[in-house]
Amino acid sequence: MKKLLFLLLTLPLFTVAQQQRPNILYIMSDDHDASAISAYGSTLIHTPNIDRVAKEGMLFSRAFVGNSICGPARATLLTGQHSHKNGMKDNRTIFDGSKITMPKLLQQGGYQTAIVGKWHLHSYPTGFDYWKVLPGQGLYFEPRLIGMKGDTATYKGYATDVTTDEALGWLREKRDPAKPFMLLLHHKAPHRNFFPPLKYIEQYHTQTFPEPATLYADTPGHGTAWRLQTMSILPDMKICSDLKVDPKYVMDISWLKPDSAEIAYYHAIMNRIPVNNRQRIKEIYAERGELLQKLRPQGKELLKWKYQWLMQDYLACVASVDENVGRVLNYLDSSGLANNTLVVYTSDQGFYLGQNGWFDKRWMYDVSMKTPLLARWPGHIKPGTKTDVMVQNIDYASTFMDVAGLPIHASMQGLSLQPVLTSAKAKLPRKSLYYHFYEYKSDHTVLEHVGVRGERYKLIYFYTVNEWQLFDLKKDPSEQSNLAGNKTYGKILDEMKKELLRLRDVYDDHEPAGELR
Ligand SMILES: [Ca+2]
Repeated sequence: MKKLLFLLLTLPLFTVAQQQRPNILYIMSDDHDASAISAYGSTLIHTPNIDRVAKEGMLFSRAFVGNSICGPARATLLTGQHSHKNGMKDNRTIFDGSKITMPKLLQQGGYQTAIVGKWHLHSYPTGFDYWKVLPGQGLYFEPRLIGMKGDTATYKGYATDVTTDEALGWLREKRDPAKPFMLLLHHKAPHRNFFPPLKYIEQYHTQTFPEPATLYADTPGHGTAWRLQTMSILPDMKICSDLKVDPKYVMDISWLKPDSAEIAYYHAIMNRIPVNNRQRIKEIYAERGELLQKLRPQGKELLKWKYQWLMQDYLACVASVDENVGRVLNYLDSSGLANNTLVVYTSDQGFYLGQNGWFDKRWMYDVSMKTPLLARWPGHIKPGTKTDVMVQNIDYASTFMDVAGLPIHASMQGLSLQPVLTSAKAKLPRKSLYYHFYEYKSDHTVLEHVGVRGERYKLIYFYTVNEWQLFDLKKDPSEQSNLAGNKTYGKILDEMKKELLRLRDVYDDHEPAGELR
C-alpha cells in the first residue's frame, strides 16, 4: 500500500520532469541548396515558412557536411560519425542497423523517437519507436511507404504532402504525450527528377530565373576531376526523364534523342501523376517540347533553356517543401508544443544550381559541401540571430544528446552546438573541417577526394590521380582559381597539408593508406 502511495505521488512529478525536456523536430529535405531559401538572401524564391525558423531562431551561414550525398549524410546524422567510421561511404552501402546511434541513445534516455519520409540506408530503421519510410529514393506522386511490419502501402497524393501528413498524424495521434519526442521528418524533395505538384508547376513554369555567373564557363584548368565529371546540365541532364519533355518531340533531333531507358523512365513517372492532374501537367511540359521542335537549340542556347526548366521544376518542389514546413510550424503552435520544441530545418547537403554549368552535389567545393541550417528553440535561441561559426553534420547527433540532457557518446565525432545555439557569440574548439567523398564509380563520376576546410583556405586532394587543389575562399569564394601550384602560396599549402594529416588522425581515417604525397 505504502509502495502504491509512493508511486502515485511520484509518478506525476516524474512525468512533469520528463515533459520539461525539450522535444526535437528535425526537418531535412534532400538536395535543397541554401540559395533557394529567402532567409539566405535567395534571389530565386520566397520561402516564408522556412524563413520563419530563422526569424524566430538562428541561421547558420557556414554549415557543412562531411560527404555530400544522400545516404552518407543520413548515416552521419544518426551516428555523429564521418563516413569511414559509420561505414556508409556511398549511396549503395547497406547501413549496419546494429550501430550505436543518436535515436537509440535518446530512446534509452527516455525519448520517444520517430522517423517519417526518406531513409535511403537500405536496411530497416533501428532505434525508432515509430517509423514509416520511403523505399530508396521514393516516388513524387502516389508514393509508397514501408511501415514497421515491413508492409508497403501506396498513399494518394504528393510525396511532400504525404510525408508531412504522416508526421503530423504521428504527432497528433500516435506518440506518447508523457514522453519528450525526437522526430526526423525527411523529405524526398527537391531531389532529382524534380517533379513538383500541379499547383506549383502552374506558378513556376512561366518564370525566368537569373543565371549564375559561371553557367557557361568552360573547364578552367581544374584538372582531371573536372574533366571526368558527368554532372553538367548541357550534356548530362536528361530532356525527357529530368525535364519531362514527351519523347515524341525530340525523337527526330539527333542530339536530344532519348534512349529506351530514358523513354521508359519518362512514361513511368508520368503514369504516376494522379489522373485528374495528368493532362494539365502534360500540357505544361508540352510547351518545352514544342519549343525544342521549333528552335532545335544546341550548345549555349540549349543550356539556357535546360537551366530555366531545371530551375522552374526545382524551385516549384521547394515551394511545396516550404508550404509543408509551414503546416508543421502551425501544428506546433496550435498544439502548444512550439515553446518546448527545438525545430531544425536543414538539407542533406547543398546543390549546384547552374554554377560551373553543373547540377548535383558530391564535391568538396563550398556549394555542395555547405548545407542550409536553421534552428528555433524558444527561450534558448535568441530570435533573428545569425552565426558564422563553421559547423558540420557530424555535430547534430552530439547536439541532440546535449539538448536532451544526455551524455554524448564517445563514438560521436562531432561537437555539441548547444553553446552556439544559446549564445550567438560562442565559438567551437575546432579550426577546420574534414571531408571525404568516395562514390566515383557511380552517378556523375566525381573522383574520390579528401580535404580540409579552414576559415580561409581549402585544400582538396584527388588521391587516385594525385592532384591537389588549394583555394583562398576569401579572395575566391566560388573556388575558380587553384593555387596549389602557385609558389606564393607554398607555405599555406604546406600548412594545409599538415592540417589534413592532423585531421586524418583526429577522425581516425586511414584511407587512402600511407602518406599523402
Ligand atoms: Ca541529397
